[in-house]
Amino acid sequence: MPFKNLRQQQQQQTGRKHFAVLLDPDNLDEATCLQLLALSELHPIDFFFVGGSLITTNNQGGLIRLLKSNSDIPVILFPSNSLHIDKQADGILLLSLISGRNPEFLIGQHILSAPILKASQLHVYPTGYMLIDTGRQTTASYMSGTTPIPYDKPEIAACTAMAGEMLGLRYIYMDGGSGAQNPISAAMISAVRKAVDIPVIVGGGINTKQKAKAALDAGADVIVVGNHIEKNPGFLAEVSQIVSSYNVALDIHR
Ligand code: 1GP
Repeated sequence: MPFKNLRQQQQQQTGRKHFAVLLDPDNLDEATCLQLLALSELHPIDFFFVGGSLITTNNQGGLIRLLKSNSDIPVILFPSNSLHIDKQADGILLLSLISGRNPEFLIGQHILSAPILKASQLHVYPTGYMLIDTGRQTTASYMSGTTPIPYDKPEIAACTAMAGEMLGLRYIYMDGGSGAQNPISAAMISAVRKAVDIPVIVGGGINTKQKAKAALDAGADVIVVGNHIEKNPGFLAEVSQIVSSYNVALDIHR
């Protein structure tokens, strides 16, 4: 599975960039999903992330089934709690909310999930999840009862990521929240990138090509786009081209 190639040494050596499309089961109808699948045939993406901070419908299982029956792109769960585990997926971001101080999301839900995950075929990706304040309270910070890291404090983000890496987490996910007014600053992404050796995933509010490039230039190894692709599926193609352009340049210079 391509996501396994995100292991830190390979990532650090190659600098290869990745693109994840986040699908919120509450927001997607079947027609849009099929449109995105068709686009992803022409414009490569690396992963589908599936999940949301609050899922109010019963659509997640059907969405994953649709993705798995129409595509080989890995489907990775992006859960907000243990209720969102679905064995049809390929893997799961086991998120420890290290920006917060709520034990339920640092370890509590993980204990509930552990026996289910152990008995499943899901590949588990231990991920330090950091919510970043990007201008307004997000569903994720409200639902988790945690305070996000202040927007203009890259040093807090860097130290938090370092601690996560030292605790053995294998990925850092910096999230400004779905539909964030502003994306996470380049200064903060860059500070985290320099502070750790593990792959850095960045999402929240990436809704222009410039914002996608800014996150990649600052050091994001994976960028995640959800909201804007749900509204404008063609944005998938635009971001795919940008990410490919970074990787083509790498291949030429190899
Ligand atoms: C949110 O990082 C994701 O958890 C993606 O954010 O929906 O704003 O692209 P957007």
